[in-house]
Amino acid sequence: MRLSDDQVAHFHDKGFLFVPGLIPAAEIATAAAALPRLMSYQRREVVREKDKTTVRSILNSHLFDDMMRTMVRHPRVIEPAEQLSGGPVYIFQSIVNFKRPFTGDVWQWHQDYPTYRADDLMAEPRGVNCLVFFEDVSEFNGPLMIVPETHTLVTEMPEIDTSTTSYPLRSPKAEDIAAIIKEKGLVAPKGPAGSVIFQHLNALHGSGPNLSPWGRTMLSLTLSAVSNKATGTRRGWVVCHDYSPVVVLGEGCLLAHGG
Ligand SMILES: O=C(O)CCC(=O)C(=O)O
Repeated sequence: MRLSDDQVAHFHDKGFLFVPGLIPAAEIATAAAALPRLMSYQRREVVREKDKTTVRSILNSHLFDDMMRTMVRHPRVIEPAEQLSGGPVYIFQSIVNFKRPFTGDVWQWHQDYPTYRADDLMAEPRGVNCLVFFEDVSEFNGPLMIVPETHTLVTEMPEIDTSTTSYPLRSPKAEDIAAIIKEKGLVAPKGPAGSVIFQHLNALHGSGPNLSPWGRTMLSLTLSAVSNKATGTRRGWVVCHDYSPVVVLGEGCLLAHGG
């Protein structure tokens, strides 16, 4: 599936592109039926919220779950990502972020690339983070917020914050990003399950808590151009070290996966 020239230009100008309803409803519903199974895994890849019970995230489940193995090769995700990255891509990391009803916690403001550069030795921010909505996203359930035009922003390397949430993250100090947010504003793409945000690896983003009774499960699939290797040594269950190009599956590929 190819993006239009206008869509590609929007990504390069703004640092993100939102495509509502990109994956057909029947397909994403089939995939979402597997979410209870994903949450039931008892593995080190499962990150829980600070309450130590609620599932917050699952790292790289495409390596051990059949539905996810298909999801990360979906043509409506990979082909646009290849177009935006200028060629074939490899899977650097996948994280399913559940943001469960009432208990889903925040993601502090951050850019992904400073971590990839410092901790993973990724040469350049040449890739795309694909955020696939498994559930409808509204203003109520903690939508992802993006600061437009921050994909070229270079901030001081933030320290790792291990206290705000259960997931350690390099997050710039609020005073360092206040001016840029006031200047550029914020967007919070909302839409039905199956919608996809293509986000530049350096775009500043974050999300609030989920105080609603509706889950907000979203896949964060980080793809990098194959020529842009990340040769660091973060453990294999946190980031992947297989630089082979993603083999794209056919249209409707998710329909084969029941819950
Ligand atoms: O799920 C979210 O709200 C944030 C995810 C995120 O920040 C990321 O994948 O880098």
